[in-house]
Amino acid sequence: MSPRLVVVSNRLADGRPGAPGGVAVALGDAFDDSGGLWFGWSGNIVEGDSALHVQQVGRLTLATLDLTRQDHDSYYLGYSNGVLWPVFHYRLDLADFDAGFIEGYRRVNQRFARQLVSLLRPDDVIWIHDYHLIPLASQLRALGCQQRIGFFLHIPMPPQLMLAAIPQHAWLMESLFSYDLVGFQSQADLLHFSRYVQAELGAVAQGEQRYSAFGQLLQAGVFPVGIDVEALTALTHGKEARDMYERITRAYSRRRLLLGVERLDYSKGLPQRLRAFRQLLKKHPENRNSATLIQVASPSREALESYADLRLELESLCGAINGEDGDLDWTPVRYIHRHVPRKRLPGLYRAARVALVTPLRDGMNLVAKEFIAAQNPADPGVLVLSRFAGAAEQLKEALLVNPYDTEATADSIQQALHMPLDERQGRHQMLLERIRRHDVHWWRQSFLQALAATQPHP
Ligand code: ADQ
Repeated sequence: MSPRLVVVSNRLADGRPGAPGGVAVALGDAFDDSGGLWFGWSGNIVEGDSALHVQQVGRLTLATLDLTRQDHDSYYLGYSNGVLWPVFHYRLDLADFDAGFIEGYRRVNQRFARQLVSLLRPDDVIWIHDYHLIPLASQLRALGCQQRIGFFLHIPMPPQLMLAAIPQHAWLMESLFSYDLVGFQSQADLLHFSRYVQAELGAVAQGEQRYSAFGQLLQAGVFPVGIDVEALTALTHGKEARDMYERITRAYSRRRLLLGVERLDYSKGLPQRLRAFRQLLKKHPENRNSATLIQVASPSREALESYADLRLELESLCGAINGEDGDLDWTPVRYIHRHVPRKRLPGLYRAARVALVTPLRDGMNLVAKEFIAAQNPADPGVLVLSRFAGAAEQLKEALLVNPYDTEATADSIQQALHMPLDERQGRHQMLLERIRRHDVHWWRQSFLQALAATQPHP
């Protein structure tokens, strides 16, 4: 019998309203056909400590913990999303290095470790996800765990000197050596990691993506996360998505639709995108009264000031574009600050002529892949993709742009809007092949195979 898979992530996909991040979507998809244990935060904030909640969903056991307000504020908002998220997305200017947060981050990781240990079996394989839980393996090892433990970083790995700005960077990165395997989204991330551990931690490269330091041997690798293409295609043909498609194509029958979908996050390049769209209208006025940008941005981490500021900036930019460029019968930007139900989303993707996926930095970006999967191959839309998304290493047939270059991005949007059918079909076919070959099941299997091939932890 193969070992039981134990997945640990900050959040679990639990069907609750609100925006699930990409990690929950990817893991939910990866778990579909296999049992195991999924452990993480329940999403609840409580007064005082709470017990572990365990429930069975088919072959999958879900085990969740609540967080106290204090833990939530320091571990989740403070350190994970106020320090690690901005620095890992190259935004040192937005990082709040308040020393108090690190204690909460350590404490919650310790608490996760203590609770998890009581659920583990000796032959489990443990797969820990993302920046919230970097030190979890070192806490588990301290409690005597000898199981194989892998870690996957869903967000980018920043360059050495940027990472070194985090006061606790050495502690954080040293703790990665408690894992047997560390996986990244892209070659660029692996390169940054490799430089960092050698230059800052004195690690020694031991052949193919293997590093030794602190008496440990760590295997690293690149495993670009994929989507469940079959499941998304099925959703696209489902009733909710078809209804959405019909509603949108009817409402915008005289327009060419551009679409942006994400969490409202400064890494996603939303103001830059709106400026590029505005430049398109200025430089290529034939798109006036025709091109309409639907921008869906779901609420995210609103307790953080940087997110609240972004929301205001975006609302003001949309207002300015609609007020100055719009007409009585044409609203250039439809901005919706909401989450679109997952079953309807593919209908929206399919109705769009162009998707604008233009983050300033992104680990992978699943929206780019979902858009491709939802297209009609006979009349597909065009993907405009930031070269700074991890997905750009794979999705070469998209129109790759530098989102900081407003002028060039506007030109690429123009090219996308007016691309002939045969070119659209050719590009889409290649892109679809790529996301099929490296789908979420491939991602899971290749990571777990690489983890199984590592030497057992001493
Ligand atoms: P995220 O930054 O959350 O994920 P992304 O990869 O784009 O971003 O995934 C977002 C997911 O949430 C997609 O499945 C999308 O459909 C859904 N979603 C986003 N906004 C939505 C909205 N307004 N309405 C409905 N659904 C919405 C992190 C990293 C990424 C990495 C993933 C997975 O930041 O780089 O790709 O993890 O590894």
